[in-house]
Amino acid sequence: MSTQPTKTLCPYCGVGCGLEVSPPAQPGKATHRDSEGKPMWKVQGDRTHPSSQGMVCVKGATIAESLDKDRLKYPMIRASLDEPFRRATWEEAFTLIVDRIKTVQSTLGSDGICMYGSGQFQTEDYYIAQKLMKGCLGTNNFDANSRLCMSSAVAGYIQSLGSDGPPTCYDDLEQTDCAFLIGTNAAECHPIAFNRLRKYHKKNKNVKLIVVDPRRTTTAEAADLYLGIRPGTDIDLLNGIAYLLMEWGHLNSVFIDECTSGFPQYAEVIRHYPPQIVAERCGIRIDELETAARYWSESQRVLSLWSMGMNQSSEGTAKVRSLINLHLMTAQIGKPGAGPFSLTGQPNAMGGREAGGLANLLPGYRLVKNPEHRRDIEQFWGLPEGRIAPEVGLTAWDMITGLETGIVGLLWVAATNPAVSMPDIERTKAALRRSPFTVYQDAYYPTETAAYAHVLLPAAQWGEKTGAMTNSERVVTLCPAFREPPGQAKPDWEIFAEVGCRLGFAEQFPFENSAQVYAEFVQITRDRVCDMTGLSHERLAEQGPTQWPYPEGQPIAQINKRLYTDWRFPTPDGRARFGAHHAKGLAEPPDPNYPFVLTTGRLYGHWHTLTRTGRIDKIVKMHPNPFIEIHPRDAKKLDIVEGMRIEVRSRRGMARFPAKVTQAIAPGTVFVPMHWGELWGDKTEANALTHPEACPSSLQPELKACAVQLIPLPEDGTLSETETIEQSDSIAIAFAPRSAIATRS
Ligand SMILES: Nc1nc2c(c(=O)[nH]1)N[C@H]1C(S)=C(S)[C@@H](COP(=O)(O)OP(=O)(O)OC[C@H]3O[C@@H](n4cnc5c(=O)[nH]c(N)nc54)[C@H](O)[C@@H]3O)O[C@H]1N2
Ligand SMILES: Nc1nc2c(c(=O)[nH]1)N[C@H]1C(S)=C(S)[C@@H](COP(=O)(O)OP(=O)(O)OC[C@H]3O[C@@H](n4cnc5c(=O)[nH]c(N)nc54)[C@H](O)[C@@H]3O)O[C@H]1N2
Ligand code: SF4
Ligand SMILES: [Mo]
Repeated sequence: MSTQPTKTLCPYCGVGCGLEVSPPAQPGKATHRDSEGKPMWKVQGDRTHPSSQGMVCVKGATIAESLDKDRLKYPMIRASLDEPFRRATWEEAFTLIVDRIKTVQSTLGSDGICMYGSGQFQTEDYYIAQKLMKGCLGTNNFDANSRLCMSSAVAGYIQSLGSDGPPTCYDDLEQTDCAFLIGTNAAECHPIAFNRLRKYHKKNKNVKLIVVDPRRTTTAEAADLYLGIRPGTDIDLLNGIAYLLMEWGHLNSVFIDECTSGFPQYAEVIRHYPPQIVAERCGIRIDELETAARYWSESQRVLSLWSMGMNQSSEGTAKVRSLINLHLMTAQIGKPGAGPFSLTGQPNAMGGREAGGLANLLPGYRLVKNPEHRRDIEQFWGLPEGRIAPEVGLTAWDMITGLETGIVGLLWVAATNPAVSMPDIERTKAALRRSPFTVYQDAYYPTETAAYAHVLLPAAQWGEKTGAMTNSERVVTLCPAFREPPGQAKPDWEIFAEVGCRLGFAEQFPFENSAQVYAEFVQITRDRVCDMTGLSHERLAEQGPTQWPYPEGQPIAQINKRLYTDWRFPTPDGRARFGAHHAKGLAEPPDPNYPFVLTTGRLYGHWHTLTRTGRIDKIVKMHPNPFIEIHPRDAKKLDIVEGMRIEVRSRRGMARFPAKVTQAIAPGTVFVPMHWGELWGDKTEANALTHPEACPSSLQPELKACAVQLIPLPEDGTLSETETIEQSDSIAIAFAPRSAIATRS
């Protein structure tokens, strides 16, 4: 399609690096080819992109190699999951879906219909999905994989600061005196943002870098102070730092008095976190804790960065709020080099939040529970008052349990692979098998979730549709189509809009292209924290990536890169709120039978469920297989040596991995990567082991910790059930029960 280089955004992580993509053949140049010799698009960093300044990591650099492999090209249909798919026309697929929606509406009501989407949608896809589900159908049952990812950050920001939205920007990485990284392996998962920090840190010897993670990750290697805390003890640590700041008098009382509320209740909580108790619970030394607090107290500007080690927790929102508390007590917010900064996982999870893409949200950073917000949106969409349901819709995990109980009659999954990425995967799969009707809209085939679909819809992916994406620092980049979608694949928003029209809502979906969709969407952000009424596809094409807030008429030179620089917050009284939270610990702590804590996460080269990176030679060579990390001390106790196959069991399931014996993991904790689903390995699913217990506030599941036992396998085969051993015989529990350590008031 395009014969010129196209400036766009990397479709992987939330760093949001700018890419320049050139066609395989260009006049006067040799044709660019992949490892098999096939012509391939050429990708390089875009030097003009403000967020990445020309840098890319291995994922961005190799993206083109996945574009033509194993693509889903045509709609496919089958009457039941036991039958093979047959190719169908779009007409047939649309007719079937619309009929089923009407049937479910007449039997279960609109709330029997669910859509599960993704931070890999473009903003236009997200927006049209909200209009269809929450507006036209009147059900809030739209949730996204961001429920498993950013929802604790969203809830934390809203509760503490009055609105969602990271208040910081990447320039802060190069202006801070102290970077506090907690629950984030940014070196592997947000490599280009981390590179900016690492370079600056190397050059400026007085700048401090603290990393808090039960694994000594590549990120931790760069730290001045590494705190290898026990999984789930973040709130203890954060409150312990607060205790010391209080004791040393390092508070900003003017800021606390004039710009915040709730400090007395918070002060009452933190007095229960003296250093000896905290150090013991976290499994660190008192002097390490004191050093962390000292770095906080001595630095003019403290920037904290976090991701899944905080969010994916049964107290995720409380963790986020406890971190924000430290910023509030020291006034480390709304100024260069300071503030709480959630590193967003997916390329457009931020755009999804702007468009209201979670079961509790409405477009423009609005809330389902707020009657005024519902009215705003109903009016804007030209729908009768009361159409938007007042209750929060089903979240990702509610959809799974809804299939179990029969309240879900139709599940529509798009741009996510829940048969790998959901917790408790055997239970998830059993629920998916019971689904009366599942539509699965993806770019690739096969993926694990396709096995549970009645209808497959081929989606145009990155580079094949034009739309906007917002990265972690609120920079919006236009991602233009530069090639034709394969076969009959269509952009997600077009599919949703077509179904809407066929259901009788043609008036709500008059769009001829995605620029028109975006033009409507930005209007709904007027006067909100995420005001981007000044943006349009044309404007983004002209002036390049642009950060919000960007109200209409905003001169680009006067963009304020940070939120809350006037220390006024979007709460009713204009004050930020302290959250007073005691640590609760893990939902499933280890016990004599399941004495290890399993944590899960990512590797530098791979992306999630391998649909793209599993098909890229260079990356497969980099990370050929999954493994389990175990500390030498634990390995010794269980007679485990490097490379030995280990069966890992939790209360829910089992998986097998070769052992990687390493000091990089805390004793008592083991780690497996999340990437390998059923199609890519035999019994290598991390989520066979995990549980769905979630944070009561954000409803984000605790994918970062569950209790497991480890059984070294005989070389020739597998264990029989009877060989299960009483783990308590062979290994002491590394975690003392909480009550043994201290009593709570
Ligand atoms: N290479 C690569 N990069 C990616 C992705 C990918 O698939 N591959 N995915 C993107 C997405 S969607 C996301 S959400 C991000 C995730 O980015 P990260 O959150 O950085 O990645 P994870 O490996 O999931 O987890 C981060 C760390 O949390 C630690 N952790 C576990 N439990 C605890 C705890 O109780 N407390 C603390 N403090 N830490 C804990 C783990 O040891 C791990 O090192 O990455 C994005 N970038
Ligand atoms: N144990 C464990 N589990 C986890 C996590 C963990 O740390 N540990 N992390 C959780 C987190 S943070 C996340 S974000 C999830 C990620 O989990 P998933 O969302 O399930 O992972 P992906 O492999 O990114 O799936 C995206 C799918 O969208 C398809 N796709 C790509 N572009 C498009 C498009 O434009 N349109 C459509 N329709 N499809 C497209 C891809 O082919 C792929 O199948 O996993 C969660 N699960
Ligand atoms: S850091 Fe993230 S956005 Fe940048 S190139 Fe790598 S995967 Fe893409
Ligand atoms: Mo994520």
